[in-house]
Amino acid sequence: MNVRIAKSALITGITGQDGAYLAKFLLDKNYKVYGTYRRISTPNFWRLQYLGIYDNVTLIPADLLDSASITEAIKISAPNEIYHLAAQSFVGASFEQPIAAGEITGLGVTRVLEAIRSIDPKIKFYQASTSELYGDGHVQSQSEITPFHPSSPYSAAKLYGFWVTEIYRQAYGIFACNGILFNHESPLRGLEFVTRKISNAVAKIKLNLQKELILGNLEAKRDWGYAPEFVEAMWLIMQQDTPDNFVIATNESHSVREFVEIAFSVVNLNWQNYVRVEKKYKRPLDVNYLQGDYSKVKTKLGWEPKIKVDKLAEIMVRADLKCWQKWLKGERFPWDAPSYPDENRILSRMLKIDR
Ligand code: NDP
Ligand code: GDR
Repeated sequence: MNVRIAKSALITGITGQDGAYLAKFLLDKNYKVYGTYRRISTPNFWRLQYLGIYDNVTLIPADLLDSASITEAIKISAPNEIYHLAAQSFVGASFEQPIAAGEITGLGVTRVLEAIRSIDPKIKFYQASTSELYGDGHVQSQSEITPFHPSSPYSAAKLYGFWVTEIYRQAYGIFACNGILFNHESPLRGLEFVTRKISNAVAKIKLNLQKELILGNLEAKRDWGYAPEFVEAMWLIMQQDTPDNFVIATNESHSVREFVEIAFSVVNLNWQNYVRVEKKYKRPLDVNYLQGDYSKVKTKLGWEPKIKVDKLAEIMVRADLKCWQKWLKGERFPWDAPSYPDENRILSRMLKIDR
């Protein structure tokens, strides 16, 4: 009898957007899924609950600042594959906490790779690299051969992570890959990121729960894809015979202004009646234009995105609308928005800069 042994995976950052979708994807592929989480004062498993998989994953406490906890997580789970998704991922916050960005988002990668090297160098490793590495490169579209030019403490830390992944591949023969993912969004996106900030506000404005939406740089352009599709690409990258780097994108670029317009049109409202720009939401240094080129992953792995920006904005607005409608009826369910602090109540270095 031919018994197929299921693979196992360890996901760092399983409580985040990608971690939750990837966990679901791997469970559907019959993986044994382990995930690391941080011990914080209030449990943060709402995304796993939202997707109905909380009971199907094994959780291990680990912090990227603590090498011993990472080593322990790898020993306990003994995975075939590690998807290193944990990071302080909000670019704006990396201007407020630049040292933490380096420690967590940069050095954290080496802590995981060192643990792999010493425990079992045969474990495959995926690094969550990013289109932010390119910065404002002034090229029409960015591929695996486009030079990097990071523009934030976050992307400088990710640049380090990118290269240390390359170095461990070359020096120790570890199957270490970089997925260079362009922005990908979903109803599980954190509320501080612009697409979800917009979809949540549109839903609340439609239901008379909010009056206006205050944003920063409306002209910034991003290549926005759909997170559940992007996690499939992560898995495909890890199934190759040889480790490599791949750009994952949609090959389209749209401005924040366009996203706003589409999102408001989903509920038949004119965005100009509700949106205001305030300087305080602009970053000290921003990336103004990103558009990926996913030719390599299409040719080599057969991956292509199906959801583009119009559909993405519609999915997100409809999901937030549904949640707020349930909330108005008194239903309580795993969801982040009601407990998220109003940005006006946050005083930070970022939000005080007057430029
Ligand atoms: P999220 O911000 O949603 O999730 C980040 C995860 O990292 C959370 O589980 C968070 O835990 C965890 N984390 C943060 N700090 C630490 C720490 N010190 N120790 C352990 N865990 C920590 O990000 P996404 O899911 O959107 O992104 C996943 C990865 O992909 C990130 O590395 C991000 O930088 C990268 N990326 C994302 C893109 C995107 O568009 N989404 C594009 C390109 C790259 P907690 O829940 O406790 O905060
Ligand atoms: P990004 O995502 O920085 O691209 O990083 P974000 O959604 O935060 O910003 C996108 C663009 O929108 C502009 N913007 C605003 N952004 C936020 N957050 N809030 C606002 O009010 C606002 N107004 C305008 C920003 O200036 C920016 O130009 C995301 C993260 O997931 C990273 O971890 C990941 O690496 C990259 O995507 C690819």
